Amino acid sequence: MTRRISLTQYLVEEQRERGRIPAQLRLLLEVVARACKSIAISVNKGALGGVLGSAGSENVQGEVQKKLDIIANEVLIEANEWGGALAAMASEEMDSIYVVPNRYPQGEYLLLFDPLDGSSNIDVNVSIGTIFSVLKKQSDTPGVSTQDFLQPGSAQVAAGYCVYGPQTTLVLTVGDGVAMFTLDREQGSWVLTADEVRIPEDTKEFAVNMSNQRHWAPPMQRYIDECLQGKDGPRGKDFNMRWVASMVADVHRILCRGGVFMYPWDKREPAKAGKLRLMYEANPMGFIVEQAGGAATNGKQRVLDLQPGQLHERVSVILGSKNEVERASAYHREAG
Ligand code: P6P
Repeated sequence: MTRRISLTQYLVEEQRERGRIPAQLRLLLEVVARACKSIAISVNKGALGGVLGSAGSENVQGEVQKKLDIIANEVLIEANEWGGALAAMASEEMDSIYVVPNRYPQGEYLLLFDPLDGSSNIDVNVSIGTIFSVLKKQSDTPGVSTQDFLQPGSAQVAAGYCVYGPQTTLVLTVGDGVAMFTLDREQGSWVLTADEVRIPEDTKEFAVNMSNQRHWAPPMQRYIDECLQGKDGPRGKDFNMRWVASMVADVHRILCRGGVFMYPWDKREPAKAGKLRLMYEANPMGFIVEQAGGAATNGKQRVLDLQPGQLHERVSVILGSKNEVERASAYHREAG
């Protein structure tokens, strides 16, 4: 039975007893978690809060921004800019990095986030979430630039997400396994409800947008075709499929019961490596999944080993139950 301790106690223990994180990082994670509580309140208001629908603008990805995308982005910026832990922030919703204003002290950490992932689900009341990643500024030169953010996912010092679903759950890793905290709305506090989370190495459940099947590369076609052949096919077992179209919800299910999530390359836009973003979707989710005993690749390489060339670059993603990720990735490597 998991000890029902608060997020604060969990982080203090990670800092004081396990020496895993310094005070500045602990404080940063507390602030991010508090910001997620504020976002959860806005999300839960829905139509009553006038927060649904489009904001009438586009983000750097050329996607229509929902009102809640912008609200969530502003909540994270305002909550984190004054604390002194950060040098700068980067967001799916902002073209360039946000440098902490001179009126506040600058720290050594870099915070990246997708403030509200799965926006297409907002107006239809399906789970959405916030994804975040923490890096440390490596250069000693004063100031901060986009170049400081361009570090491989293996350099992350913390990562997490908050899923706004039937429960509001914060999932976090500081490199010492994965812990889950459920929001106690009566207390207004995050309570540890699972720690040492482990993803089963095998699964019978895959998550992919099947409507794109005809556009995938052959190794991806092969992997899914074998799953669909079921117990009479080469896999010798039947598979189930889930697709929420909200990465946070799909990844959370995989953390809870196993599975493999895929968003592969698509021949309709051959120059694009994939749909998902490396820095604030694939990297944080890859860190969390690996810390839970799973795996995350782009079909050929470990996601966390990829050297980013630009802040908003995209990547193909296969992540989840280790043996399935390995099988699908082996098919990609065999195909060259
Ligand atoms: P599709 C949400 O927009 C997102 O970035 C991920 O959260 C999700 O897994 C994917 O896109 C869904 O994409 O093409 O199925 O709508």
